[in-house]
Amino acid sequence: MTSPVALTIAGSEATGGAGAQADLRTFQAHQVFGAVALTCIVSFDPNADWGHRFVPVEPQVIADQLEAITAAYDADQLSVTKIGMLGTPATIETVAKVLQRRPFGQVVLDPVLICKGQEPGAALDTDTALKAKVLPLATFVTPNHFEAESLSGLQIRSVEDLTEAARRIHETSGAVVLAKGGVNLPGPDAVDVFFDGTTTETLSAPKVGEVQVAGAGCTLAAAVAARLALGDSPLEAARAAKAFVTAGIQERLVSQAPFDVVRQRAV
Ligand code: PXL
Repeated sequence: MTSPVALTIAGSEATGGAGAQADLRTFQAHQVFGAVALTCIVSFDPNADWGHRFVPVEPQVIADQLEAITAAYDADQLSVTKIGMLGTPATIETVAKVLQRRPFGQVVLDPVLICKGQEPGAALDTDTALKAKVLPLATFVTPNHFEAESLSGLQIRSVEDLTEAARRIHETSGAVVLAKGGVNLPGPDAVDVFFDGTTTETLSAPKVGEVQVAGAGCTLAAAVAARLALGDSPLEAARAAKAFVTAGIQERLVSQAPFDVVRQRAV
């Protein structure tokens, strides 16, 4: 029996809040079978303000994982790939090369530039490589407020700004854009803007508090990927993913780390 397989190319975040762990739980919640190519291992350091200890996976080992996955599932069965944290220019190079080698169908890119709590600009060479090499291969991109500013070059202070940023990112990448305002825009609602080149849709849900939760971005992009794998259109997938992540934030898991964690429940 064949069923859709979704692939995530992402990092491990040991506590399970973000990264590949959140992606796999999200795929499973949608009854979509998940495969993982692990790019890096992040272990927060509880003795150093929960800073990120980051270990990249060897490029050859990333290529090996992708070789195994693409040999096991053909492009019809594995038609949706989600990309999360890549972490280094060498990883970006490796992943971009593999993506160019065969049809990968729909590629949902969560353009993780920095993680919550990290300093902006910590890894400029990585950000530059991501924009140059992976963004052009994406068919759907889910930037958060910070990433949307970086990718569009705009300052984003309102939903109108976010909409303009989504349009610019679409123009430069050709991808469907779901730009996320989250708690970074003022007002009672968490607003995201969908733009696919013709349709602009504002997706809105009441904010659940004013503090970010871990794993929301990973979960949203993974839910988009799962819905696409099940046959949704990009707009249907965006709407369903927004509802999924909003429910997950409402049911958050309490953590001793600085951020509570999105929970993924079966849909
Ligand atoms: O939330 C972004 C993110 C993605 N992937 C991994 C992470 C983080 C943030 O900590 O560790 C592996």
